[in-house]
Amino acid sequence: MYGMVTIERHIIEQERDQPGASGMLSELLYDIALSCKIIQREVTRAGLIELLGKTGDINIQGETVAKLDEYANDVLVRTLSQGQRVCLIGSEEVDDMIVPAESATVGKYVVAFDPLDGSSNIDANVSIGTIFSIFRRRSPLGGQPTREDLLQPGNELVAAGYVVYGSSTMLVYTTKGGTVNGFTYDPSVGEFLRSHIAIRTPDRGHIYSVNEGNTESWEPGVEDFVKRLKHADPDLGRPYTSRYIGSLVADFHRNLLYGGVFLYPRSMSGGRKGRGKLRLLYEAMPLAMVAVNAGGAAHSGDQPVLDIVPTELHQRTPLFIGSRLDVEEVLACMQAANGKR
Ligand code: AFP
Repeated sequence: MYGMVTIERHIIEQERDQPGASGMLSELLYDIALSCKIIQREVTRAGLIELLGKTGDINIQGETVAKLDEYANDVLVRTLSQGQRVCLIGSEEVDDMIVPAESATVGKYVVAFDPLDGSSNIDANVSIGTIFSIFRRRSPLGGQPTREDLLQPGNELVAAGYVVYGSSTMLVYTTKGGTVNGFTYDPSVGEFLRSHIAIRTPDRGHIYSVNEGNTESWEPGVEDFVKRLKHADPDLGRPYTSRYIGSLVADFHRNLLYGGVFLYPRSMSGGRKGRGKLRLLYEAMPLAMVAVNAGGAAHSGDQPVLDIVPTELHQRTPLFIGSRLDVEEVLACMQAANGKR
């Protein structure tokens, strides 16, 4: 049974603990929560109001845009633009950065988001989500924002989180140096109510999540790691269980609560040769902040995800994220394989 702490009250309580806070970040978080309430309403009605299917457009990632993606993107851009708190927006659905005319000179924050992650699952009613990153503006107030405001490393994030639209809708977020808290949407009162306080992820999990169809193109060491997980070892709780939805936010959320590791390695062949698939600013970085603040880890194979300084808006990265000891083990396997080459 949940206490009756709404997300709004939780945000205000957190703000009280920050002497000197202007309240703008709290208002911004609340704007994001409001946008996600609107998005979740459409997600649950999508089949009835003909929001399923494709718009026919192709987005910056070369993927066909689903109608709900476009809708979710519009809701977030509109809400954040009207709020006067954000000087710059980056969206996975939009080629270039968005400068909200209303608040470009006065907004103290920068937001990047994937409005609807896992969109290829929409038409089958599989869980999908919204993921967001919040940075403080770097350029001086009063002027126009710059690309550098958006191209900041994860260590500079002031807050990040996600909403999963699943059997229930849940918002999870964390702030710099803070705990990770979860709020379940109660449709009868129209509020996100605090349901998970100070989430900690187990040091070692028992689930692995990876698209095994790509095994032949994985970078060296990843297959060795997955083989280890399948090998019976009662002391380590092995064999692990395999779970892969194909919606990062849903796979990540389950592993965060139960313990486990999500892998999306660099591809060694095909069109993505030498690159990962997931987007740094909209997917990997915000989830890395949540994972780390919950006691887990997130790595690209080369460096901790939160240390990567983005050079492009739609930059992709390999991602190994989840329970700390599992992430450490996959990195050790990759290192050993590279040493052998
Ligand atoms: P879509 O938004 O196009 O469905 O992509 C989802 C995603 O970015 C991420 O949510 C999944 O974890 C990942 O791609 C799945 O990728 P594969 O289909 O290659 O396994």
